[in-house]
Amino acid sequence: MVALVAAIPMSAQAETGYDAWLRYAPLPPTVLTRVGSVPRSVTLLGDSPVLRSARDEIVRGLGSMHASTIATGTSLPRTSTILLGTLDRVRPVVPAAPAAAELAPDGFWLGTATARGQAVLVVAGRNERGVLYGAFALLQRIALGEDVSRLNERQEPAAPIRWVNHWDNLDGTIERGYAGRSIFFENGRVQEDLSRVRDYGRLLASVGVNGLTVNNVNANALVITDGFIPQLARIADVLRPWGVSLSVSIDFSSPRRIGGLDTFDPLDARVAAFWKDRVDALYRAIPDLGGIVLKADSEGRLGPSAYNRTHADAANVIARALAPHGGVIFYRGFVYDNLMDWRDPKNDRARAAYDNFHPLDGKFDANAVVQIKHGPIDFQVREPASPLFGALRNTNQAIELQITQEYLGQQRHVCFLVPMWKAVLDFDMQATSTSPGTPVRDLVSGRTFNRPVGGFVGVSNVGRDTNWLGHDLAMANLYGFGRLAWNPTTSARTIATDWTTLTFGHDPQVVETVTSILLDSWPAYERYTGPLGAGTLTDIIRVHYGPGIESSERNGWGQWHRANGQGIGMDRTIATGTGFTAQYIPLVGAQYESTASTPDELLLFFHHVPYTHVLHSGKTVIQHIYDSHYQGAQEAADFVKRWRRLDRLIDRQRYASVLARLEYQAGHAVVWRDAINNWFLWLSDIADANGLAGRFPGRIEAESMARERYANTPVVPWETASAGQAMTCEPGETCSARHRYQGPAGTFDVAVQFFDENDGASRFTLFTGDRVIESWVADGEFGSPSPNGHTSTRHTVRGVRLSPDDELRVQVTTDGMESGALDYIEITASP
Ligand code: GCW
Repeated sequence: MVALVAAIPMSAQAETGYDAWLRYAPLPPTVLTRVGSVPRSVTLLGDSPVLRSARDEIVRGLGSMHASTIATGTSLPRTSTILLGTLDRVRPVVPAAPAAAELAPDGFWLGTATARGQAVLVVAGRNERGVLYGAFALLQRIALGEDVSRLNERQEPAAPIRWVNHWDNLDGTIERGYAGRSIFFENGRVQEDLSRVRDYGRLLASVGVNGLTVNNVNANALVITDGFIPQLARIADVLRPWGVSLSVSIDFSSPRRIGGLDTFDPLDARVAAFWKDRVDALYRAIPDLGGIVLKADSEGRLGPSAYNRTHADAANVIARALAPHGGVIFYRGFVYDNLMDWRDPKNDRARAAYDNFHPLDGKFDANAVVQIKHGPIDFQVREPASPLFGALRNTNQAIELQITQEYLGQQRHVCFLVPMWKAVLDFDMQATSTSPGTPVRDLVSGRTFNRPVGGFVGVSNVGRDTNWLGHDLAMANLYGFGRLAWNPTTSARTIATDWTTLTFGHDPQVVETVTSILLDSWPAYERYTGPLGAGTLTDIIRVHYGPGIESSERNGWGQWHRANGQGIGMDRTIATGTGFTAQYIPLVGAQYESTASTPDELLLFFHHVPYTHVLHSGKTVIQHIYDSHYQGAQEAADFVKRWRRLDRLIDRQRYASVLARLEYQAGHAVVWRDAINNWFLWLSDIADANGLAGRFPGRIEAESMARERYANTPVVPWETASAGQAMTCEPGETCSARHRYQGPAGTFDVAVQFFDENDGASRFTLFTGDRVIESWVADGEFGSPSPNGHTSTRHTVRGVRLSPDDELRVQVTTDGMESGALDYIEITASP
């Protein structure tokens, strides 16, 4: 049977970002030539939902890229064709194909061959998922303009576990989600319309992700009740055709909360029976459930410590319920005491994961996996690799990477995370003396110690924003996670270039510019937030976004940088500190034990040093702090300039939305720069040798302007407002601040620094005399109702003509409870 399917003209659709890297834009003739001839028909051997997804994807992708129709069939036609099927089915027809046993599960073979006298392009999988991944791989090659006329290539994943986690709550909110509400839940239920979930499953499959945990690790016990399980099953049904298996996060106290027991002691037989009953119920509804994720004894979550039991006891009681079904339990290694005594210099949160889990090595069942965050603290801008990776030899492990940019700019800042992840994945833990090297990527995949299961977990938190993650460029992180989980040796540049080409097309200037912005973005973010390993220096108590340097000190959360008048850094050495360096294999630990051998970028993670300590770079620590903040903020400003050169080379919608975010980022980088530099100037009492920090020519503080109804307010923390103060306006009022310009006549940029709180949408207007120059609404959602480092926002009005004695006036009409707070204006020459 041959059916003709019309190609969907993707190019006619608006570029909203929804299609992400799967746009399948029609290929320009030069690219088509490079690709070579591709059959215009697909023959599918076998039939199943996953196989049909593979076939339909080729019809859709090829049809769109080649602007032609693709025929489909189920037996070899008399013309050349793309032959799709599992190796078992393909090999009798194409003897050149490898035997199934030669490939790992989910692996595939792409080859060109002859079958019954016809040229065939073969996409053959070790299993059905492998066929699907092969189909996506073929389409990606074509979309990238690679020659597919001669292929003979095997691909297999680095690890069996390539999962995403979602921190979605059943009410539709997402913990640490920055792109709208949940695509899965609303109002305590699974949503009726799951089309977003279906399309998300497709994106995941296209980069080889094979599992999805749907709810927050801070789990609601109700997810595994009889009333809820059928709803979960609906999600599983939608993901199944994409080879993505569902899993759930559970509450460890469920036996007591929903099971009618008076205990959740993992060694109590009634508790074991409860878990068996619930797991069996899950598998009845979702036969291919991936497993269960558990956060216990962490950040207020109940766990085995309530009964003096171990994490292994807790994991195993659930592992045993899962084992008959082939399910896996992921036990999170993110266990620490957030009530720790900060006065004790020996206390150290970084030690927690190892201290908790290393003694239990070998005590976990074969289907339990310890899921370890990539660094020992919590997704900071720079951390060393967690020593726990090298310490579990008889226990399965997986690395947890965070795609959602919780501490890294929350998708309002561009921050391409692949280079950061690779720094950890490539780090040699030297865990064995025999093998040449034991990079983290081989430890987590199970390769080093021959573990049966292991791999990669990415906390994704996509939301209902059309472009999934809020920032179009943030999608490079979701894509990059999948690419690395499949093959962690892929270079960051390759991933960035491929993603850019697929997302924005083949124009060389676009590819070069976007790729380089991506590659420069994490270093820039590190420079203007927290360099030298001191942590992100953000408000760690609540929002985790803007600067909040002291929030990490003098409390139990343990993210201390220990800055004082003389110096900064956490002493984690064996000799004089917390002894954290002893958690590494001695060769590795020795490197971190002395300042001489610790790399500059991690110096303050391992050592407390005076501000005058000289780095390997030859600079003092304090001068490095000042300089890096100026450099990083300048780089953020340059991203805007670089992006602007792509005007008209990218569709309007994505061009404009990325530009708006980059401009915002450049403004917020200045907030970071000034907050941190001012704070260290004050604390260290050491001037910036370059005379930049603390001096702001062209800046006019709101409190020094003539004002109507605006009132002075101290800002907390002080370093997040220029001169520690802002002007605020009462709700319902219109307030204004005026400045008489006295400089030379000319054209200037006027930056208005204001606070965009989340409890209203106030209107700001800039006037010269009575003339409105520009008006805008402060409707951002930066997680705070107060003037501070999260809400401080810069709006730059360009090309303002000014003559001496002109009056500049900022006026705000407040909305809701927002205070319309104003920090300063800054006048600079227009470039
Ligand atoms: O980084 C912290 C986050 C919490 C999160 C926790 C975890 C889901 O701030 O929001 O809780 O990590 O990973 O469990």
